[in-house]
Amino acid sequence: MNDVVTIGDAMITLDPSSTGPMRFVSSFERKIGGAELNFAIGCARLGLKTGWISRLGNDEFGRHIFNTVRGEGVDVSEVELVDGYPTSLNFKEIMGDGSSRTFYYRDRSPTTVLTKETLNEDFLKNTKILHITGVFPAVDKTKNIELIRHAIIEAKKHGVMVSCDPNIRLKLWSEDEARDVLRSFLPYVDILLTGIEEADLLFGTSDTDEIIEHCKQFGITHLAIKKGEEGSVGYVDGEYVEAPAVKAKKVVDTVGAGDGFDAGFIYGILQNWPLKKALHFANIIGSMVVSVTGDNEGLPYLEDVLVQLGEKERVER
Ligand code: KDG
Repeated sequence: MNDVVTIGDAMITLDPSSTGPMRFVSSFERKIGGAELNFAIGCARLGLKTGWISRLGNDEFGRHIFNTVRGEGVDVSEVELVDGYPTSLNFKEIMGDGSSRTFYYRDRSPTTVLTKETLNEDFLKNTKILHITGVFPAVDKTKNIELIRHAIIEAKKHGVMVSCDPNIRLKLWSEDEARDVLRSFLPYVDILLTGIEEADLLFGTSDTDEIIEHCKQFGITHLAIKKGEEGSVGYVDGEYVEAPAVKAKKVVDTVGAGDGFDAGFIYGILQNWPLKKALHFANIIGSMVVSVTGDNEGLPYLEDVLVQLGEKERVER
């Protein structure tokens, strides 16, 4: 049985070798990325039994992603390499302050061949948590939305908790599309892990009390709101907690920080930690991700976080 399973698209990420506008960048480093994939790697590094449902192109890039994810210890038994759909690409532009823009080449993502008929129901049922994000449904606004809707309904039927990070990518769909689709998922969601701007888009307010009220109406039992430099707040079982941000040593690349936060928070929930501890742990992971270039290279192993928490000593040399 897995602890957590996620369904998502992955891409070869081309990281610029210099900062500044992409039109002036002449070389890129080949890495990998994708919100759900980053989350899966983050969970696996923390020691959670993690499964990833996906499709990759039957090409060199697809093989590279598959082998890397398998090497991270993620269960890839529901990942297939398919003919006729090239593995997607994502070129990144990174500015001097660590902020970034992405340029997708993912119109014919191999994941568009995933259908509810190809979904292995046993894999879906045999997990404690199913994690979804707003990226995968936006990649194919008919098939993928239908697939996720089916998956979350099935998960709930079998007592699997559903967690959701809206991860709204306006390069993939409009605000209205994102709001309509994601709100239609919310009645099946138990754990909502959202950025404050995304909560505003979903609920029409950035007031924490009002967001909590909206979540209660949808039956969401666990809420974490990511507020960047202001840290995060959480609401679980009537308890409201604020957790200050953990300052990163140096911010070099902010992409993937939210996925790292999600992995940390889910880890905390699965350990039955108090909310404050889960939020702090998740904040630490977010801060570790932004200090390393790449969408998932900065995701820590459990031991790395324990060192940051002062719960474990590390002998440097
Ligand atoms: O959350 C980070 C991801 O979004 C990144 O790794 C790739 O832009 C990306 C996407 O759409 O998944």
